[in-house]
Amino acid sequence: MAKYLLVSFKTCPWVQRAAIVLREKNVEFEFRHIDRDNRPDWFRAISPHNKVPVLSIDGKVSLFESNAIAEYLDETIAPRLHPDDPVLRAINRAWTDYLPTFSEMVTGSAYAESEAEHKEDVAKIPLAFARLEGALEKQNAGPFFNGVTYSLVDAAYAPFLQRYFFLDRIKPLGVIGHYPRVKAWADVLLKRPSTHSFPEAELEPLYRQNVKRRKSWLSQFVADAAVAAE
Ligand SMILES: N[C@@H](CCC(=O)N[C@@H](CS)C(=O)NCC(=O)O)C(=O)O
Repeated sequence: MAKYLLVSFKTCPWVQRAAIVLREKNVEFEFRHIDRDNRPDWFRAISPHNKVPVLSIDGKVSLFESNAIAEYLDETIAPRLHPDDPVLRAINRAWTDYLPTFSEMVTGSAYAESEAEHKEDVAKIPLAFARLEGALEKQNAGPFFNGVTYSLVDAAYAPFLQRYFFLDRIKPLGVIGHYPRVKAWADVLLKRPSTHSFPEAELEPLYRQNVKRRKSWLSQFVADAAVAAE
């Protein structure tokens, strides 16, 4: 088996997506957490846009972009998470393509600089959830996006659904309850061991510390943190 090194910032949801796929495939890998504010030269050399995740394979090849990493892992290591049916596979790819829009709409409020901006961002969450609710309705009877079989769509959305709950616990949003399929899906994904690169009790405080450090409007609702997060 190849040697996989996943270069990461501890709280990055895009890294988490790659880690989930590795874990779903029972692949051993090493996490290398780097300092966001002091990125090493070796990292800059392998990450063209200076972002994590990067997946280094045998120290020879470095892949970047979480979707490309997920697709590569799915093509090379069993079990296959993409559906066999080409139409279903295209639908799955379309929904993973929607992920950046979804993440921006659902977690963008964490970055808002004013109360008004925060309100505007929070107002985008229902539409993002409504689109997913519709997709879930068309797709299946759960528990996963395609039904009983876990897929790359599940791996992609889990980190962002988790962050919705993190934000909801900083300042209540109260949106997901209106979208029962999304809520049920999120609950199942959050119970899945592969979702958790870190023990849940560890990631949430790190996430809150990052929100605090960002000095966004939401930061005031996070109590002072004793330890600096990555
Ligand atoms: N489209 C990229 C997004 C990755 C991304 O945005 N990573 C963030 C951390 S969560 C990053 O490295 N940002 C660079 C920065 O903070 O300067 C992917 O899917 O891998």
